[in-house]
Amino acid sequence: RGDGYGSRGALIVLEGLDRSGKSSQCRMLLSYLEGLGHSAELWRFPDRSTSVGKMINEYLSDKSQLDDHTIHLLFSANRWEKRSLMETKLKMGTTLIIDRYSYSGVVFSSAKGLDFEWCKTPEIGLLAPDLVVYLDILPEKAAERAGYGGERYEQLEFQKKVSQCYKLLSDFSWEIIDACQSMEDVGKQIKEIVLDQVMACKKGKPLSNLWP
Ligand code: FDM
Ligand code: MG
Repeated sequence: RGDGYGSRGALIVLEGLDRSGKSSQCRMLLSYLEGLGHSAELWRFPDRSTSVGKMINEYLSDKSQLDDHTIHLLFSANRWEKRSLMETKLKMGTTLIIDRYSYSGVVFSSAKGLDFEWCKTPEIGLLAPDLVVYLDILPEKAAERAGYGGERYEQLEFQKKVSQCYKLLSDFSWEIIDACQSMEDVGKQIKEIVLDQVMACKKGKPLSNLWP
């Protein structure tokens, strides 16, 4: 409806270690919601298409070196540059499925040793998700999956630290799903909880900002 009276889309975030299956699940979720007739889009962070995103991409593919604080702020800036479009889409009634968000920002940087609270600060005021789905997998299991090891952070020892940082950041509101199940079983669980949120947002659940 786009009139701001109880018909907004839901902001759904998927988080997890590299190779936990987020991207596949995001795609399955998108076609599921579209199949039910909901307006939905799939976004991902980092969004490598913007000029900030291009700097991030160079860093991740080891083509540039940046100070840890600097890259942290670039990841955050990459979310800020999409914030107003995000709000517009949600208010127009489009559900956004997001592959990584502020949580990745905090855990990957704090896993390097940056101060946890410092890492959270630039995220203040970004839109808060209606639902965070965490695809839970042991770092060792993720490392066995195909395609692992291509980018800067895809190293077992580092992913173990990332996993611990996710555990520090997560709270009771997250939906934690065992990512070692079959893709279909993981998908089934995600669909149910996401649909609940989509309906709640349609009925007028208010939008809020980080950190709640
Ligand atoms: N990453 C991702 C961060 O370090 N900070 C962030 O804010 C975000 C969104 O970038 F290793 C890391 C996580 C991952 C890498 O992400 C690239 P994808 O999802 O593999 O493209
Ligand atoms: Mg990756």
